[in-house]
Amino acid sequence: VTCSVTIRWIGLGVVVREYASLSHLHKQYFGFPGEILMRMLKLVILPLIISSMITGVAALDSEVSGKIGLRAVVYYFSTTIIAVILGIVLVMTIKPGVSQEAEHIDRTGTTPNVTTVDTLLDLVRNMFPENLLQACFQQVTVINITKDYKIVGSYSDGINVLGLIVFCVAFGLVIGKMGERGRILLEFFDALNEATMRLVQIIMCYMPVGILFLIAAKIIEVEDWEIFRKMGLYMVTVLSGLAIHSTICLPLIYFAIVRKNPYTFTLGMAQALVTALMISSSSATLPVTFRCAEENLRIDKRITRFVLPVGATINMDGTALYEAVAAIFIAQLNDYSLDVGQIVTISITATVASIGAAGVPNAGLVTMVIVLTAVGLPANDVTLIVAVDWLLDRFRTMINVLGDAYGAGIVQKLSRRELERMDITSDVDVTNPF
Ligand code: DAS
Repeated sequence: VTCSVTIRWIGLGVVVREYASLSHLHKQYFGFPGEILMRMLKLVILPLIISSMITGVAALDSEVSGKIGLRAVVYYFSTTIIAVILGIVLVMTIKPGVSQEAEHIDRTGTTPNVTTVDTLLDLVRNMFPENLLQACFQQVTVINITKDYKIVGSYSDGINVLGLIVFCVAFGLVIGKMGERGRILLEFFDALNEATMRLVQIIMCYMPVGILFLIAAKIIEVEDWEIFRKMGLYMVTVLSGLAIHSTICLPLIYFAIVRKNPYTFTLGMAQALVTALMISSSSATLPVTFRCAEENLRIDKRITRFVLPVGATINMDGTALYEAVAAIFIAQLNDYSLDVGQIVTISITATVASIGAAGVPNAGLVTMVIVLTAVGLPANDVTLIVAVDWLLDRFRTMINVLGDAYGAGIVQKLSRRELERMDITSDVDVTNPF
């Protein structure tokens, strides 16, 4: 099915290319419908970050008063950061977006071949260059928000994303503790989040049309077909990152804490993973995730009721890894050398963008624009990754669901005492939420 769909897309693209060349349509006119899609996605960045970050942080704040919630949040952030670092190491090693001649120059030593280890050591040494702190704590107001901001060594003509994120996290924490008045504010941001997600759904209805024209415009521009080699390498980079994270990183963390066979755990989630692969939506897979976790793996319902729904919303290891890889791939395509601060920015914004992504198809593609804007990369190059997003989305959704399930197993293990205390003190009839 995958091959036939891919062949159909390429065939369609070639037909469109022939039509364009025959009809002498100017490239930019061809790209126009695609450009509309990109601009619509950029339009929702601001409300998406503000509403998802503020409601997410404020809600977590009220939810994590219990130790169970806090353990879940620590697990979410740790595994997401591990996924992002894994993605960055892989994309800096495989270098899918670097042209072969550039690779050749690196090998002949005429240009300093910065190895991955050098980059990572640099990362640690320059963790907080002054302009990263400046970008994070620079004044963010609606008026200035569209001005040029110096973001970590590069100029973006867009939003000071890092500054906005820092503001939203602080603001969310504050209103989470404001009692009744904070609740009123939170309702406003919840409504803003709902309205924004409905807008995103409308944009996604237009997405197939925009994608077709974006790809067609890209195919028309293609001089050398090397781009397909790069695309293939990009897919290999994302898929290998997802495979390593799901078969090594997550199982290792699970075994280290729970001391049980992690692969038996994964087998118990098989039905949910296949469902996620088929429908590309963590939220829509939730009923199956609940059933696998509670019936196959016997995880306590008091754990699954919090960890799984919140995890499906904000714990997206696959999406975070994908967004970090895609951003650096686009930088490589444009021979854009990212400095250490920008790589740190990509790590932070990829993590935040995965939190802001909803558990619906192509959500990671929508929030990808946040990462690209943060480091001033041309968002139009999203075109290339759009063409294969329908396939990569399935696999990253599968890893998102697996990460949530592992989280439930780990939090249950760490919360044994709280659960035993609840059993003694309460006769709560824990019924399945579905
Ligand atoms: N499809 C999203 C999900 O349901 C993931 C993504 O778009 O990155 O988890």
